[in-house]
Amino acid sequence: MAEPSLRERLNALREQLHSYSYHYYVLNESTIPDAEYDRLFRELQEIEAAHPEWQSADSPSQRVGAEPLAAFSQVRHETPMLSLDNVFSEAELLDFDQRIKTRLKDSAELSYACEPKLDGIAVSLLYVDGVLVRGATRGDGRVGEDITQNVKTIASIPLKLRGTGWPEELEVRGEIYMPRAGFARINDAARSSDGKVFVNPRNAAAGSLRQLDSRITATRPLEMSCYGIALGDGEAWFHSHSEGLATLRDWGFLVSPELRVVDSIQGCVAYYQDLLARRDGLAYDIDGIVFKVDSLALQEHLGFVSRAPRWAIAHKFPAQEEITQLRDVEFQVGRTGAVTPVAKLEPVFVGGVTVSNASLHNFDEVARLGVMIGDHVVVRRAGDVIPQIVQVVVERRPATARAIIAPDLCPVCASALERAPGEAVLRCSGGLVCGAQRKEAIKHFASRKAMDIEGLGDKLVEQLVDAGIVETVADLFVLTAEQLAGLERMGQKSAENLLAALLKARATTLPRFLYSLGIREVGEATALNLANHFGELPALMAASEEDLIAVADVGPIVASHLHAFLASDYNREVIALLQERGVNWPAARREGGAQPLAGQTWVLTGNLESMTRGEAKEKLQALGAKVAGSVSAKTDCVAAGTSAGSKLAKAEALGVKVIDEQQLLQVFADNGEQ
Ligand code: JCF
Repeated sequence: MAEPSLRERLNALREQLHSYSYHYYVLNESTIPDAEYDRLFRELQEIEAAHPEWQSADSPSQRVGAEPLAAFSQVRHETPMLSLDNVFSEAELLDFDQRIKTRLKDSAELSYACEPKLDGIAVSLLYVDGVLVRGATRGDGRVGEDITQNVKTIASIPLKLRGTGWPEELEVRGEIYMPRAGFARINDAARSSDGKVFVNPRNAAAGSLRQLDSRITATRPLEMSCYGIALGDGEAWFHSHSEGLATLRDWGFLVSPELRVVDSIQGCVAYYQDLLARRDGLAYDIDGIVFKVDSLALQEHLGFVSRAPRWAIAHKFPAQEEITQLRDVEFQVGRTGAVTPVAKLEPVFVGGVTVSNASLHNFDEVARLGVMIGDHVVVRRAGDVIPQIVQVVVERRPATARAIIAPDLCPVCASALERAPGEAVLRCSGGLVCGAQRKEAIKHFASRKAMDIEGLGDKLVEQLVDAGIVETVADLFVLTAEQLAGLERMGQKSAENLLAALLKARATTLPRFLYSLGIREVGEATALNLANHFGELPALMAASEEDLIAVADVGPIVASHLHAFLASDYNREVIALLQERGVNWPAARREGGAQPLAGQTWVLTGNLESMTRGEAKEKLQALGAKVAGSVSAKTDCVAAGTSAGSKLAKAEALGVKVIDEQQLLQVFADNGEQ
């Protein structure tokens, strides 16, 4: 066969890259490793650079953005972009259904298409002969802005249509939005580089689309979910809204995976309840549900009132942002002494709960927000993240507003506060002298991934410390039934259970023990590396800073925290007491820390029968493996229990080795990890 010509190679690359990004961004399946994609993409760019005459408006290379525009031009929408009427209660939703039935003079139940109402920016896409030629904002519904260059950078928007049967001219409408994870990522980056911090994902999406330089848009994690087709005067190719959306899916568009058709308004009510309950777990913000009469014939019959269709309604959720007043700021001291300003708010119902506290993170954040006590502030609670103050309503600042002043002394123990150069965090220098740090240290010690002392919750720790019964973690192991009996809400049974749990918790492992000490910067992974490296506690206690730096993932900062912790007489005494009072762990079995799985990355998925995933993870790590949460081309092996889902599928798609539980147990047995 003849060598394919460069032109043929170019076409093949474009097809391949279109297909990969469709699978990845629209279907959410990974078909090739990122590195392979990047390689093909570079090859495409090189060919196009050498042959500018072959450039094409629908080439995947268009995704990187283009030269900045001087201004956006205006676009007239042939079919106006509509808005939606809202309802805020079930009763109003039932009224909507009733109005339609009355207008149709038919009391038969109606089928509705249901989908989440994304909180983003409405956009229209125009395709001519299957190629994306224009993207436009809604604007006032009749005239919007031409943002073609910007929409082309969004990977879930097809640059050319897939499949067959599309009309010569096709206009698709949908919502461009930024998923929560991407929003958190760009805001974190902006905070650490003094860049622009966005108030919420919607503003971030709007700001990203408003860029005259589409190369900036290309760096923003945007997606588009499509919800409609502007039919114009053309023929309809289908009979229902849901059929139209299914067709859009075939042509390569992302349509909400939550789309459902229900056969009555009662189905809408159930759909609303289901999604409201799942709202916090979604990957993006939604502000309600959109219900549409599914039959296009009925839609046409019903028509429009002013700017909104009679056949559709948005049932709004409780707001995720509200305005309230900042009454005061308190300073909380954490386990490592970090002093966090906490906003005390006039209680406000937001995101489905009543919020009266919000974290202000640190004093840089207070300065960035420019917030004062007495201010009206916008509080946002979305997803399962803690409530945040995202904005000050400066126009409503009262004359009595006062500045938030960082304390000089620890509000709990009155030790000096220190701010390390270059750090945003103010820290109490009191160490375990500080009651707050002591409480937090004990809570951490008792927590599930540390010593796992069942029944020793936060409230109980606070009582024990406040009553002067427990000063250090070592005191926990000499607690008596009499001491516990005097505490609030502590019955005889719970006291017995707690003492039994303490007895049981004494048998632990060295990595858990090290983690439970709560040394700054020593998380689970570092504790494990330390245990594997030194094998025994005395060797670790005797290590110099240089010795510590030799441990995997331990840099000079971690080494200095560790060394200081282990050098302290106070800490040494507590560690000795813990061992005296029965805390123990199996001696190192691994001579010289032999690690047969060193350098390998493993992933655990599905349900294991003989152990928990956490236990399997510890064993794999003890053998030197890194245990990752998601499968990629770099994964060496996936151990899959029963009911394994997408990770298993991904491993199979990528050709990653997969073993079952029996084989995993064999790996442990072969390497002396029982
Ligand atoms: O997700 C949305 N924000 C959304 C907006 C969904 C829809 O189905 C819409 C819309 C605006 C207008 N449908 C129309 C007709």
